[in-house]
Amino acid sequence: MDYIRLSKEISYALRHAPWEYELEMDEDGFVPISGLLAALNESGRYKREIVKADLERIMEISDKRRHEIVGERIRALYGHSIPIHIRKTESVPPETLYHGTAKRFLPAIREKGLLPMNRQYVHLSCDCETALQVGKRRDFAPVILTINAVQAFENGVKFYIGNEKVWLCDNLPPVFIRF
Ligand code: HQG
Repeated sequence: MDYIRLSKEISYALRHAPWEYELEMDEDGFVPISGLLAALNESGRYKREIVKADLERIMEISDKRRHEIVGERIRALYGHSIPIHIRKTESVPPETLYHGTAKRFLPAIREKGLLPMNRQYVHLSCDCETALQVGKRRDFAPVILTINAVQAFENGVKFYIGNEKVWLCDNLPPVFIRF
């Protein structure tokens, strides 16, 4: 079983296109596992039947905690772009967070701050190493921005928990970013 391919398809379904899989998503982003499995299996894209244990295996071997299973439901923990807003748990962030990005985006970020762009939230990393990996998706030598997260929080920017390493927030004005 190609678990990377399966994980990518699940992220696509749960972050960007639940309707393509006939999935009804609740406001926390959960869908029934049975529905997801039915759609994946009906697609004929996989050589054998996908079962719940395969989803659990993906989470076990994944480099990042992208998905969460609770009982008979599954959700993506971050990354959503669907028009229906996914509710996340608001929380007080750590003093400092990081954001890895491409050099070419810096002029716009300096001017407008960090924006969610195509997603529902801005994504921030707990440590520089994670931010570097995120940035490398877009630039071979990315820049790591340091975010004064508590200061932003105290000035009204809302922060939410993604997973242990990923924090989410709403628009982050440039005044809270160290370039
Ligand atoms: C940039 C992956 C211009 C921003 C990752 C980023 C992450 C601006 C890009 C998660 C801007 C959006 C999310 C502005 C922000 N002007 N560009 N004002 N504000 N940007 O993919 O944070 O592996 O939506 O810097 O690891 O790169 O898929 O966000 O470069 O955790 O699980 O616009 O997705 O996780 O790109 O990545 P993205 P991201 P997975």
